[in-house]
Amino acid sequence: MKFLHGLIATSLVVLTTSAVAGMGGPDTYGYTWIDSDEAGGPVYSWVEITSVGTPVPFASYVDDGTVGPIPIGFSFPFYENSFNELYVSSNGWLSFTNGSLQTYTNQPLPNSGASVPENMLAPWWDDMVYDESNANEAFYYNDGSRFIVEMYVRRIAAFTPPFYRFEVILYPNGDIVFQYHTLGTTLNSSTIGIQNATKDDGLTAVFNDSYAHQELAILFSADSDGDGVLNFDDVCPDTVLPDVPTIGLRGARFAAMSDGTFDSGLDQFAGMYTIDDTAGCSGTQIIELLGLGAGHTKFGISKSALETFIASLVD
Ligand SMILES: [Ca+2]
Ligand SMILES: [Ca+2]
Ligand SMILES: [Ca+2]
Ligand SMILES: [Ca+2]
Repeated sequence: MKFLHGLIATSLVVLTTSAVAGMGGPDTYGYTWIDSDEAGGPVYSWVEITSVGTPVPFASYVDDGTVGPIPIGFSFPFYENSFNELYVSSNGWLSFTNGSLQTYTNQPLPNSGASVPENMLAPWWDDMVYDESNANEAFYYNDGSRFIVEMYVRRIAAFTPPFYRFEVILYPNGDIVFQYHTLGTTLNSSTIGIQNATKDDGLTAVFNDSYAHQELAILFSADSDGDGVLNFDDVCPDTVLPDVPTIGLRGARFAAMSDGTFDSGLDQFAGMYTIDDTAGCSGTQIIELLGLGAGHTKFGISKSALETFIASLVD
């Protein structure tokens, strides 16, 4: 956490939840979710790993069972922590830490119930069954840029296809994508959501309601303002890019561009700093935070003010 957190902690991001349930949040930490039916949502793009993935080590028939740990292949940031491995339940959920619970009774999230796992991802939490006699399968794979778990399972006491083929994709920046390739006929009995380590923060995209459909993607992201800096590291919420100096960018002055780099009126300074260096703060926000004079707004934040701000950030 950077020192300025306390200063701006009161200006929380507030997004309106759509009447159409295709997006939601933020939760307390700052995760939001949005699906592929919404403008600005993720694009559904199924990643098939059945030919390249490693089998999730389920026995040939598992009604309520959890296996792991399975290596992610990188350090995945999730709420306040980071994880290198996870567990997979036959009941359509994953946990970064819990390999002992087997819970099939889906709940809305967050949920502090003793039977509900912490550090949970629930792509399709319901009473599912992994049954190889019904051609069920599950794989995991790190393709070098992301980690994927694919599951093909059936519901309890439902032996006739279509079954449920879905996947979880984890990105090193903390983004989580759930994708739905094939769904069975029961659509209103599952939970889709996430929850944190202390089971008091999380998101429910749907609980026991008809919502998901085939070829749907859902993105859970903790970069609520979309400036490329994860909330965990972002001192400034609600960043709007680009900065627009009201008169024009002068030499030895900076303005943040749409791609998160700071441009300058002098070529030799352009690209010298990025919004990562400013912990997710635009020039406009730094000017406001530091109470700088109007010249910065007119001509871009000065090089010395920008560098003073960066130097004041402590990890
Ligand atoms: Ca089950
Ligand atoms: Ca259920
Ligand atoms: Ca951000
Ligand atoms: Ca920001």
